[in-house]
Amino acid sequence: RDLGIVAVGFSGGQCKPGVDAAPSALIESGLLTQLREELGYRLHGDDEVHLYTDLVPKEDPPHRNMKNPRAVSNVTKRIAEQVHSHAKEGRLVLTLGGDHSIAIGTIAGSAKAIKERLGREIAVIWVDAHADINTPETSGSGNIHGMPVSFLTGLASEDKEEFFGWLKPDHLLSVKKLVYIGLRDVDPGEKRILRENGIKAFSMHDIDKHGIGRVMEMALGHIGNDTPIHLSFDVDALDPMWAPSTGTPVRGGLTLREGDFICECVHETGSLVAVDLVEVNPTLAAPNDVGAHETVRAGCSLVRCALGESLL
Ligand code: DIR
Ligand code: MN
Ligand code: MN
Ligand code: MN
Repeated sequence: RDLGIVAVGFSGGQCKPGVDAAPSALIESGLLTQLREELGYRLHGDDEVHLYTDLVPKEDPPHRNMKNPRAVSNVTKRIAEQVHSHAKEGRLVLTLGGDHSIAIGTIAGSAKAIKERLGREIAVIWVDAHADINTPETSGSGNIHGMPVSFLTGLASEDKEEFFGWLKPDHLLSVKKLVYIGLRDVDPGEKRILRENGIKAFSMHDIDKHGIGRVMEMALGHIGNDTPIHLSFDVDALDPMWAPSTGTPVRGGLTLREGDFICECVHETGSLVAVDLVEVNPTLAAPNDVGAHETVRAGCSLVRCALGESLL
């Protein structure tokens, strides 16, 4: 099977440097070689990690409370084009981030390609400690990595090209086709948005209550059979015990096996069209670099599971 690779060293959706170093760290630890040699994928594109420095303006003052709005808009627009060009060829697309703002690009790109190629709407499984559905107005931080879902669902929008105005109806996702797994740190404004829009969300409480097996049955049941699935996996969904090197760790998260299991279940559907792995930050490893190594290792494991490693 053909796999498009997009390696995105971009950190402008939040304030901590270092998440831009993740794609190189994941690749240096052997991820792409494993996908090629052990899982048998034919890889396309990108041995190079894109830093998109040419798309980051010198002056980028806040707009509607968003930090680095032009940079994030420019970079995600380019990512959408890259993902779209792979997906329109029928390739599965793997994007290695970068902070979670890049999902504005990856999901826009796959939504458009799948609409054009199959005439179908995609579903998104968003695995994260956070809901990332703040609008610029509800956000307390102004960090765009806390807002991608609001732009992708049209709950937030802008006409101006330089502030995500390039997002057109074909790029968008229906709130009915969105499912969250792993939530445990959701802002009050986000809770209201989830409630008012009837968005399906499985929190850590739901996982404790039903078990991850039942939660995956319910999550996939909500999406329905045979719907193309984009999996967007924020490594902070995992408990910091497994993935400490990330910008906003929250205790009480998924075990590595629960994370891998989610990815395996999505793979088993046969409907996976794209995977994002985001928010690995190998530079946040104090007091030693064991944490960084472990986080990179966990990230690689999640990706391999999503791509079928566990099949016997
Ligand atoms: C918070 C944190 N909800 C915000 N979001 C994070 O800044 O909007 N997302 N950390 O990954
Ligand atoms: Mn390239
Ligand atoms: Mn996230
Ligand atoms: Mn998160």
